[in-house]
Amino acid sequence: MHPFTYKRTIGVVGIGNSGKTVLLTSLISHLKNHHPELLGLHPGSKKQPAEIICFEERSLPGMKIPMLPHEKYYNSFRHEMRWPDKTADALYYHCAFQRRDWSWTDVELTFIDFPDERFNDLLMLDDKVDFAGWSTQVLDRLESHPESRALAADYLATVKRQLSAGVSDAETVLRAYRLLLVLVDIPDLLAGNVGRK
Ligand SMILES: Nc1nc2c(ncn2[C@@H]2O[C@H](COP(=O)(O)OP(=O)(O)O)[C@@H](O)[C@H]2O)c(=O)[nH]1
Ligand SMILES: [Mg+2]
Repeated sequence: MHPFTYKRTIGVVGIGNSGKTVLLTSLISHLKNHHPELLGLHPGSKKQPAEIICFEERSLPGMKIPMLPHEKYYNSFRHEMRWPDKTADALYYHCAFQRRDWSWTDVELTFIDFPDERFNDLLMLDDKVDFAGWSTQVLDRLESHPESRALAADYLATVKRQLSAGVSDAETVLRAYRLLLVLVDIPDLLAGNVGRK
C-alpha cells in the first residue's frame, strides 16, 4: 500500500458489434498478466521498470450493474474460440494494482462496458448516412440480436403497428424510442460508487 491512489473511471462506447467487449477483455488480461514488452506503460522512474505488480480484481458493492465476467469471456474466446455473448446490461470491471516504478502511488481503475443501444446515434457520424439510412441501420441492429430484440420489443412493436396500419404518428414512435433509451440510462447506471476521487 502506498499513501496515494490514482483513480480513473474509463467508459468504452461504440456501436454494437464494434468490438468493445473483446477489446476490454483483452486489455484487462494485459493488465492482469503484464508484460512490459507487450503493453508499454509511460515510463516513471528510470531506476525500476514500468511494470504492473500486485494486480487485484475487486468488486464494488455499491454498483447497480453486474461485473464483467473477465475469466469467462477470456476463456471463451481464448480456449473455446467463442466470442462473448452480447448483453443488454452495462458491465463494470474494477481493479487495483501497483507499478514497480511508482513508490508513492497505487492505481485503481474502473472500466464500464456500455450497452450498444445507447449509442445508436454514433452511426450519424458517418456523413454518407442520411436520416432514412440511419433509421434502417438502427432497426436492423435492434432486430439482429435476440437480446436487443427483447430490450427493444415495445419500440419495435410500436413501429410495426404503425407500418401495418399505414399510419404515421411520430410522437408515439418518439416516445417508444425514448423509453428504450431510458432502459439503458447511463446516469442511473453510474449512481453506484464509480467516480474519480
Ligand atoms: N477477428 C476478430 N474479430 C473480432 C475481434 N473483436 C471482435 N470481433 C468480432 O466482433 C464481434 C463483436 O465483438 P464484441 O466485442 O462483442 O462487440 P461489442 O458489441 O462492441 O461489445 C465478435 O463477436 C467477433 O465476431 C478481434 O479481435 N478479431
Ligand atoms: Mg459488448
